[in-house]
Amino acid sequence: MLNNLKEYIQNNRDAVYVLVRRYLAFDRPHLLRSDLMDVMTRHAQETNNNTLLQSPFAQMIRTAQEATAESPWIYFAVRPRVAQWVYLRLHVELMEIEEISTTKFLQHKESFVTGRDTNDDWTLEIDFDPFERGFPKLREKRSIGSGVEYLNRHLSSRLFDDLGKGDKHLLEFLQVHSHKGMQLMLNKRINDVQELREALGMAEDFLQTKSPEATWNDVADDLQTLGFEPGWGRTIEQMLAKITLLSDILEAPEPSNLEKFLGSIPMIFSMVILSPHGFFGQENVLGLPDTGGQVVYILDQVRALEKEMRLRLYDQGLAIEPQLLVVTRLIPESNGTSCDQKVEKIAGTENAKIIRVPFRNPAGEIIPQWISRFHVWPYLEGFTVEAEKEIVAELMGRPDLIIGNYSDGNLVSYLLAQRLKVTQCTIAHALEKTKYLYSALFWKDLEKQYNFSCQFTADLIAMNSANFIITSTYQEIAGSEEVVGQYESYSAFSMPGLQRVVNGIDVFDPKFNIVSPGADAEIYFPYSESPRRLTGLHPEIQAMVFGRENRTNSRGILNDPEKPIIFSMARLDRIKNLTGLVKWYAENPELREQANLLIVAGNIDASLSDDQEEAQQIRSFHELMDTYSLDGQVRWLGTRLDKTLAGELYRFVADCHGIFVQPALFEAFGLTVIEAMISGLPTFATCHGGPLEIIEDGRSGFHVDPNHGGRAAEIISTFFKRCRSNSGYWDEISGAGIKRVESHYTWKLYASKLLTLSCIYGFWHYVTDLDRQETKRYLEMYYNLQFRKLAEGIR
Ligand code: UDP
Ligand code: LCN
Repeated sequence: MLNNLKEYIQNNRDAVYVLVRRYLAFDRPHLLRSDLMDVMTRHAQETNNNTLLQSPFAQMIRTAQEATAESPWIYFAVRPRVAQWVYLRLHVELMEIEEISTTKFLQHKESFVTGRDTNDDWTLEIDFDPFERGFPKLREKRSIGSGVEYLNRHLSSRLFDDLGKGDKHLLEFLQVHSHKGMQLMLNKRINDVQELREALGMAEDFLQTKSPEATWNDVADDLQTLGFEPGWGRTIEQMLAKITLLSDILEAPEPSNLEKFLGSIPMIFSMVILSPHGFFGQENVLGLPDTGGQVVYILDQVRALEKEMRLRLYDQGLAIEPQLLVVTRLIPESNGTSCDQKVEKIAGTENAKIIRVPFRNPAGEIIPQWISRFHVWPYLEGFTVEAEKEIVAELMGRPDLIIGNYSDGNLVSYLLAQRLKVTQCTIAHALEKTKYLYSALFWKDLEKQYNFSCQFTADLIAMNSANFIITSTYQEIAGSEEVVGQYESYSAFSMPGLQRVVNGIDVFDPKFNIVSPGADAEIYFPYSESPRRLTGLHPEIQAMVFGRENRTNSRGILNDPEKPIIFSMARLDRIKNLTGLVKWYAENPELREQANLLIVAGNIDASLSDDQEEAQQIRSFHELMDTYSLDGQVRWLGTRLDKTLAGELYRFVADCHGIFVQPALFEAFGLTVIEAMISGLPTFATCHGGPLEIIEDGRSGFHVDPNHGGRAAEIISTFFKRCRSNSGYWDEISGAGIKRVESHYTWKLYASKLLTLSCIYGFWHYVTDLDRQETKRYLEMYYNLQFRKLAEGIR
């Protein structure tokens, strides 16, 4: 690419010069992708120079994500392919372009903020790359997010070589399994792989003489003498299948067999799921600031995991009760929720519990009030130590897996996994870095409100320490051709004056796995499933939607109840952009004619909100209602709906051929999107984030761009128009949305995949150096010298 580019620039100096002058004349030195593109397109139009648009220079601009321009230099960060970066600089007078290092690019970018000479620079540089030498990495962008498959392929051939040399890792791995003193899988009668092969052969011959329905107790004495222990299966048929699988693996460890075998080993009996911030409860919490999809996700995840764990243990022939603990913060001033209770059983499970541990000040006193997720950092260490005691007491030992959620939970998962020596899995839900423009570069300006210095440092620590990372979509890891992935955005960035990250995370690392969540099938199901419908709730919903105004929790009434409803529901965060949706609607007369707008969000009294962003959004919402006289067409319900009611409301809106809109400026995944789709609502959702992948535009729903509200309103209006001229169109989109969710987003699929991953990463962790001692030591230093100091500064 560089040679072509050099040649083109040399041969077309004037044409390129005129264009780059425009970049230099831009009103700020930092140009985003959209700025670079807009200027180039305008320039080509004004100069009637279409050949420029076909040139290698234009190709470079198209793939540039950002640039900094100050005469005589322009620096470009170019992303020619997904997750691949090249940094270039162009000398505008000499018209010479050259490739530069990541450090040089970031240094230059920082110098605009610090005003410091780039040669006089002692900034802390964070670089995880040197630790990665020799470590297996994916090569193809299409493999990103399928880490476990790659790892299995790569490492099974290594296992083959090692077994050939008499390696005993696999044997020892099968011998270390026990549960509360009960030995599982193999005992010490088998001393090497040859003996294992022989024992498997004898066991196979012996089991073939038994009835396939007989169970472990019928054959225990004989199998134990041969070296076997419980865990092989409930019935002889299951035991035989697993024994044959292991014999095949010892013959030639084929990746799919290995995956199947490891996934069926009894390894995971207990799990701890960490989610410190927010109001974590089962009722009355959704929609409160910082309290949304993560809570729904975790509760559904726990229910699905417990079911799957129980099923697997049963099939393994073990009478062991799975134990799952969700560990969160105890909030004494709990706002009428259950967040002041130390222990709460999780509904829909046999055994799972929420355990709450308080945040304390340095004197050891409990902090009584809710604290925003941006300010929790100084409390997490104390929380970890107290949580550890509670967990070990509750489980009577350590868990088999620790799962962190969001930046704070992931940091605690790092600390706890180190202390307890347990496999660590992290789930980001939403990495804040990509949500706020220049959140790293101008971190100092945002620090008071957001403390991104702590958050991004915590993110890097957790990402690099995790044994495996679960994401909901591909785009969360590596974005798309046009858009940078959320994790990818941590590969290189600068926080001027604090740290420069030149290799923060590599998205080609096989630790990344896409495991998408689902929508609770008991609550969210298609509107057409009449017998399951909660018709008893309809009078309440009717009153909620079409009733009179009640200024304590609603504003606006729907004058014409015959019109279909445009529905949206979310926390009233700036990023959710509900006020944006109100504006799109308000400014499109045709849409106002076609449909009513119903919004469920936050509350309608700004003085009742503790959260700055929410209070601001409430005020903006009222202003829009006044400015555009929306009170007869927009209904704003400032209430939190419990899930059951929300589920029936989606279907109620579908009954009258309405739609759902998710207008967020950025949405990491978007549970409401799959809930609306499975209910049968044609769904229009943001093209920034997860919905881009969930919805196939024009087939199972529509993408809308929140930065082009006028266009988004037109897309919605065109849909209503088309529905009027084609009576089957609404059904077509509705049906395709339902199918899409049924085939891709279910908790059953999720639980099965997560458990298999846990076993496989646990195995590779045991038999190889996946643990990466060097990285571990580097992270300890980073945590101690950087994170702790930053967190202390918040108090
Ligand atoms: N939700 C709800 N009642 C409300 C507001 C929200 O049940 O009043 C639920 C919604 O159905 C969804 C979750 O809260 O399950 C929000 O998750 P999403 O992923 O859409 O957004 P987040 O809040 O996590 O950013
Ligand atoms: C957090 C978010 O912002 C949402 O986009 C996700 O759907 C939710 O968590 C669950 O992962």
